[in-house]
Amino acid sequence: MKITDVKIIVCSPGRNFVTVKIFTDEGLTGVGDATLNGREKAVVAYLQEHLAPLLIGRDPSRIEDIWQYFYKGAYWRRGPVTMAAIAGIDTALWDIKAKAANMPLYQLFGGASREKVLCYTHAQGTDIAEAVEAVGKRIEQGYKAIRVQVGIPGLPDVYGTGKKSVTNNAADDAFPHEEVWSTSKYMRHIPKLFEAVREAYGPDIELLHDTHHRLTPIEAARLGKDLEFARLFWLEDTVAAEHQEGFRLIRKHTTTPLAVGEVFNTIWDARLLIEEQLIDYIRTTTVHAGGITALRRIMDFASVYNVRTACHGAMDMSPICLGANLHLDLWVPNFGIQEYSGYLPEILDVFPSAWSLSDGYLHPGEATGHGVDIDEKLAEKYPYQRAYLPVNRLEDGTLWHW
Ligand code: GCO
Ligand code: MG
Repeated sequence: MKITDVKIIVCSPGRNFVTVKIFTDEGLTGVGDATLNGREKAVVAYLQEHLAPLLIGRDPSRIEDIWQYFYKGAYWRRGPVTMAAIAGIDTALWDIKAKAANMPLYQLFGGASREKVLCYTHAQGTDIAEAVEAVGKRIEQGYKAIRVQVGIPGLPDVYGTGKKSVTNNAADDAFPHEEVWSTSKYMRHIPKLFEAVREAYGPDIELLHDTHHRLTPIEAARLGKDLEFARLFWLEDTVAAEHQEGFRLIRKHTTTPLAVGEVFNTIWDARLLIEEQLIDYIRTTTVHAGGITALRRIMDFASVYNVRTACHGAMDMSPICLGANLHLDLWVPNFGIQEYSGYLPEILDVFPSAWSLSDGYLHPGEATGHGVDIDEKLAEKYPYQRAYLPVNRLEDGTLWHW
């Protein structure tokens, strides 16, 4: 089999997506997600100018060699743009390989280790009452695990807590939205949120919380301790994780489980965290960690150290990325949980998917390949729109982590 063409499809059915579609001389095609929220066009250029031309004429079954060729061959390794571009190609190639084998992708990894994939979804409110009500709705919908976020008194808006968070990259103007942050206001308020949620719904429902990299290690240690009563499933992205050693301090002080890694793009970003068991869940996902080939390696490495998997699955990971993740989730022995924030209906129309959700669990389905496609005609109706994630500033104007 030979690769005959590579298309890079950009569409915006409510938010921007970059999709790689690979064509072969035997008529089989495969698709992969290459979306990098807020920097989409950089990945498009990387793919179009540098990678796609080098694929023509290659044997699509040589996935490992193609991955190494683009990773090692470039000399310039790692980085979100490079790794999202490689991921788009790698995912499309695995799709082709599984279609050629006439099997759902998880069979190629070694088959299913479980019947279904536990997921967590999001509930948020501008205040505690609203957030508690939102959790109740998610429980009614059958979810077993829920990430809860809330607005903070004294801060006008906080990412992931209001209506904006449904399509959180849809900027109304040409500039990113600017939010205001105060760690002390936040730290005082969050324990009250989880007191209220536990009081309303009891101990059984799994609860998660995302701090979005905004704390220092000692602040994270304090928050972890303050939340121990709530027995969270995890506390996510407490600190900016470039300084991996910072987690040693957090770990010394709290038994609240820790999750990190949605912005990591290689195994190297998580090596120390995993080796020293400074985290409980690794959040790397197919599209941002270099595709299935690379994510599988991270998952296996994590299994040696009792770290469980928890692929990032917000709405800016296209349904193709979710589909690919779900095949890994169904197989991976050290599976933890899969994030699922749901999709706008128009996104699901553009990406017909074999995966399904039932009673708080996902399943990748039994279609051959990874089971997700793109309707190119429909995608054309939703042209790219420049959009940014917000930025975050302290009350005095200092630009802050988020
Ligand atoms: C999550 C994330 C998202 C990200 C978004 C960035 O845990 O789901 O933190 O909300 O911010 O995916 O593009
Ligand atoms: Mg997160």
